[in-house]
Amino acid sequence: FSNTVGIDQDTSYPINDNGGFAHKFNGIGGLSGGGATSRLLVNYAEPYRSQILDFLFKPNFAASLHILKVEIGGDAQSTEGTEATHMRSENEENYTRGYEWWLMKEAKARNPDITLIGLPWTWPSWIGQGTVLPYENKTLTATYIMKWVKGAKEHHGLAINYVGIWNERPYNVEYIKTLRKVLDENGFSDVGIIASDNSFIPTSESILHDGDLAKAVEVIGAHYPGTYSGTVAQETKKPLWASEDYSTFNDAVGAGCWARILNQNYVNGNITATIAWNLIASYYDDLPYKRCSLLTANEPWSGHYEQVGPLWVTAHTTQFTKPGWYYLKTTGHLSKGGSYAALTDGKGNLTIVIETLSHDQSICIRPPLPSYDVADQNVTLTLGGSFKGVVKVLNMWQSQLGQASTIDSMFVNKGKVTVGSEGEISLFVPTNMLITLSTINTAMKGSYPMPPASAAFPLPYTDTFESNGFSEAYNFADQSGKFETYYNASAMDDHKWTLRQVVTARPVTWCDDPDLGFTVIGDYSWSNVAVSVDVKPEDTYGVFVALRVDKGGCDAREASGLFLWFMTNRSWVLTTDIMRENRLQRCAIGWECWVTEFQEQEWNQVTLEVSKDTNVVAYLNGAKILEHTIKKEDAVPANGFAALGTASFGKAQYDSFTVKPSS
Ligand code: 147
Repeated sequence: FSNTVGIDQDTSYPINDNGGFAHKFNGIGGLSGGGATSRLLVNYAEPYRSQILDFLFKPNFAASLHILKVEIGGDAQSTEGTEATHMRSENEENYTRGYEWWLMKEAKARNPDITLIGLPWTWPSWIGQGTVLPYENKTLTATYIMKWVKGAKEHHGLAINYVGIWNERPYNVEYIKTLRKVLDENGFSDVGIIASDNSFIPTSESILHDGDLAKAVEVIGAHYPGTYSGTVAQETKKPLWASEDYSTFNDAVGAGCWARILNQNYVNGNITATIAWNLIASYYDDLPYKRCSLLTANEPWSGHYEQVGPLWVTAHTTQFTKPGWYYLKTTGHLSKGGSYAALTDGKGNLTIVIETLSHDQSICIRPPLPSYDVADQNVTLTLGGSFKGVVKVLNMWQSQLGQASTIDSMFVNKGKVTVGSEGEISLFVPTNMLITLSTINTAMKGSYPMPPASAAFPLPYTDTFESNGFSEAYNFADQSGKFETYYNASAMDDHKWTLRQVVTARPVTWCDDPDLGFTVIGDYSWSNVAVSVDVKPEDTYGVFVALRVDKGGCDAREASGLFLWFMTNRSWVLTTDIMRENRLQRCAIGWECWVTEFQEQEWNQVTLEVSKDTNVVAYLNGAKILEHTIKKEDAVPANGFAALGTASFGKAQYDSFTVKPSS
């Protein structure tokens, strides 16, 4: 504690509980979903998978999150991919799909007090009742959400704390009231409603003008509020949450963004909970919003994962507080820039978090950050009220953020600070510093031995789709529709376990999903590879195999690559786009090019290979069906993912998938 400067203070700041507390603190969290952000995490081998989960959820270890928010899947695209619904029709329920149940159980096992939240981005087709909105039949939709809550309880022993409305899409006041009623009628009156996961206005106005709505909504959740909530939201007296925030690449600036907003969301906006999009970068780097996460773990094949700054920034608040603590009224800005927040459990514990993040080292993805200045400064805190004379020492933890930051320079225990006889604590606080002072003695900078080194996606790669304990196959990242491992009980051949696209009608979407099934896998740098797969269309218009696929996420409709399609009318076509508009070659039954038949309802073996950068060749059931030399004007991407898909919504199966370097 050598940085103390006893004289020449810049300013002093009172820290006390005189006149009571301010707002209840509701916690810091991470968001799995919105969507498919945790996709690759489940594939990690032990001990790495458990280590990663410890870094996120284990109390007194690292991020030690207070809140886990997950997507309620709707079988449609929600940013990094699609997540499975629990009801594919009004009469179908399944609580074993996807990985969010598993993730919530892993989080609960580590922290039984963690707050659980569910929010839909997309909805299965039947929820739309012929429309593109979920509000046509409000009881139907509310029952669908209630069943997710009930399924969590009955099938997984998970008590969901909150559900939301529809991510960043219009809310419907009658629907919110119906949801409240349906939850209450089914024994879930303790499940709170967060509305409306978009902006504070107009949700807050609706609540102020409608007493029944005010009763139905427990929390107002807004996204990317830029640390301000406004007077209308505060007039509602509701807890105000940044129910989605951050979304910034997890380098030093991302860590700075997270440090600044965690403090200033409260200091400027009286926002009492902040949830990071997203929890963990377990999606391929070449999908949108690369590594906007609290931890990076997107190489299950190697076991490699990376601690990042935002993980340790989180610890500065989470390890020294709990939901249910209170913010003191004495929080604010430092005279030379930065902010301080102070919290208490009301039982004598005190936590003070100070940040001095500079503008350029704390820019978030959104909203724009107005310019401001920060300088090195001396800070004197003066403990008063019930803390005076009682709190005599505080533990000090510090993170050097900004350009000079390293993982080693973060969350460093600086020992104990002695409080002066007048309650004073004096510190020199340089720019881009994050400091916690707390009576809490349990904090730890948790660690594990270095994980394995980073490695490229392994080749050759094969999957015959035997169950891996989850509904989805290893490493496939669905971008439209839903691909699940499937057991053909009656199959007499070696196609008992297969991969099956199961979405049969266009969902109520959040993005502009293409009207077909589409899943990507592998290494975006692949140029010269061969993919082979057995395919069997069921009630779909056709199937495709693709290489060099350049896009996923909400841009999936714009994906280019080399797409080889087999239609159930026994035509095939090679296109450079997923919309099947740019055709390189095609053939139909009876044409001269036609050499072998594609068997609908039966298994067909397809191979598509690119070699020497431009040579394309394809085989159907062992017979060569096409050769093509890629020309510049074909505008085929130079590299990209491998992919499988269907030509329309509808079922199709795949088996014996192999990718290898081309010969
Ligand atoms: C959010 C979504 O809710 C997340 O699923 C994820 O897509 C995240 C990525 O940053 O973004 O949606 C937003 C998209 C755009 C804006 C705000 C939120 N925007 O442009 O203000």
